[in-house]
Amino acid sequence: MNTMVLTKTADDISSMRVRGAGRIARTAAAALQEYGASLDSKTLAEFITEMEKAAVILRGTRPTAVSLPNAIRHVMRGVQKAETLVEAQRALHDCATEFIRDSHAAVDKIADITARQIPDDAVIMTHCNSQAAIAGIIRAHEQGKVREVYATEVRPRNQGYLTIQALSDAGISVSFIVDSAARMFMPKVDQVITGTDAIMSNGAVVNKIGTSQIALCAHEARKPFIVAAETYKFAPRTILGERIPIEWRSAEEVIGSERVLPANVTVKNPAFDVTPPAYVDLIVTEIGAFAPSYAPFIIRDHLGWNISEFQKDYTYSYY
Ligand code: RI2
Repeated sequence: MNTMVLTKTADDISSMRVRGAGRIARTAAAALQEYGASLDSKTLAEFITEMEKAAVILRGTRPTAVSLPNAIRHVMRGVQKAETLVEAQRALHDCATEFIRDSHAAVDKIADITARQIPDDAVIMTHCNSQAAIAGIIRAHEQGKVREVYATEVRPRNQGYLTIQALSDAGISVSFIVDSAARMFMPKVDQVITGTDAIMSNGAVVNKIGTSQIALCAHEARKPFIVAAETYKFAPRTILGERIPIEWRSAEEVIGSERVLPANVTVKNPAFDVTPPAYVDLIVTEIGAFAPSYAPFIIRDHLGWNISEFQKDYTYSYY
């Protein structure tokens, strides 16, 4: 039994050494696959019990990225339906392989569809470091359609440095700005394109803190706000009214470990915020581009969440 893969993966995700909703999901799927292959379970019940414990450990690492529980559910669904130990072991391996393969393919398809939304000679703003959003911008650049990208710094973890490196490596002209300068430069921008950590059934978008302010500025300036989102980022249980937990992270991320704050000063460090659907113009997925109002139909018709799904009881939380 290789519990090391579980503890290392859990630590990598919770510490953000592995970050980005898509990467988190693929990493968790691979860890479950590797852990399952290391188990020397003698019975099906024993195997399922160990795998569900592993799922709970990984699920608790980043509470907001819905891609994580959705990936775990995708990997585990075959295990729970298996009738023999060998069938469960094979289902785990195959479902994990399928999720990782389909996740990479989804980002590539989203790049194509996002690039189609980008006009010639476009100036784009993006926030945080989203593989899906950056893939679309780079795909449009390869088609000669991108003049410049405004990329934000993304306090406090500064994921913006990852974004400017990726865009620069692709040969794109980048203007690097602090988060609070977004409204000042919005008039120069044609579109805003971001990624997401979760999409609620009403089309609200959960993404890196600061996204909702940028969406508000885009709305004020009448600039399209586009979200690049693999369908495994839609949150089925928000149909039941469940809320997406917003992860709050440490004060040290904001002020460092040396600074001592004056008395009565508390650091508040939410890692995500929620952009209402009214400020989202388009959600680009691997199955097409939709208005936010279409979110419940993607959950029902593409992810297969009908009433009977919600009535099933799973031993680990998922959306
Ligand atoms: P992809 C990231 O969260 C950002 O919020 C980013 O927009 C989102 O995940 C989606 O990223 P964090 O892990 O899946 O940096 O598109 O906290 O790469």
